[in-house]
Amino acid sequence: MSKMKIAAALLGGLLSSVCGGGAQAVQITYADFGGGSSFSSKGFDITATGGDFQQKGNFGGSFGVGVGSVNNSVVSGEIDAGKSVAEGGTGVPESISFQTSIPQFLESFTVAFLYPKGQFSDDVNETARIIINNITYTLSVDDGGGTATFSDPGLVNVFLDNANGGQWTVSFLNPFLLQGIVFAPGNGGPNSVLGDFAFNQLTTSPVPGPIVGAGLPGLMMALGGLVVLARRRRHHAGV
Ligand SMILES: [Ca+2]
Ligand SMILES: [Ca+2]
Ligand SMILES: [Ca+2]
Repeated sequence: MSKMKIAAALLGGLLSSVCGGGAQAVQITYADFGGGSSFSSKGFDITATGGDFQQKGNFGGSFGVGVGSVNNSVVSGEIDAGKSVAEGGTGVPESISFQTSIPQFLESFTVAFLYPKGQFSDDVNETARIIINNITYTLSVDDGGGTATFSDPGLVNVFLDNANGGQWTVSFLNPFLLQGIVFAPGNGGPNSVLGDFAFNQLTTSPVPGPIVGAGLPGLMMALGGLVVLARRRRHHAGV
């Protein structure tokens, strides 16, 4: 009996170690970014459009990374709409893109410097466009800045981390399989400079995979052990 319990406990432990073991969240933060306009980290290919990565902070107690360039950027260290061609820019909005081919769930993301109307010369509530798996969502600061609204509110909770830093965390309520996420300026898209903000953090969790590799022989041994124990129990019971 006790052997069965031990074997079952071992099997349970082995299963959880195979299926859930090493299921550590992946976090990419602003601090992982250097210069340049692309790099790969933690299974993601990360690319800036419209300039190079540019850090911002400490600003109001928050940190982030945006996009900067000599000719196109309107706001240093934030992801902005860029200058129009008439203004000497490229006419292409800045963005930061994360793409992955590793199956994983989007847990949350955090942005900074997304402020309500009246702060830092913004005359609208700032809006971020968040393009997830090629579907565009928006995160819009509400009047007064105490709350923000995600365009599909049933998917997420939105938390105000730091009002002075315009820092918000959007946390997904259910497993959301992620292929790509792009942080782009909002407020109607490329024609406004008011939807500027910075990337702070992205958190994902691994998709539990099939039992593969080194785990399989161990699992078969554990299952075999259970069968042997069960046979022994029946044998003893018969005697
Ligand atoms: Ca910029
Ligand atoms: Ca702004
Ligand atoms: Ca801003």
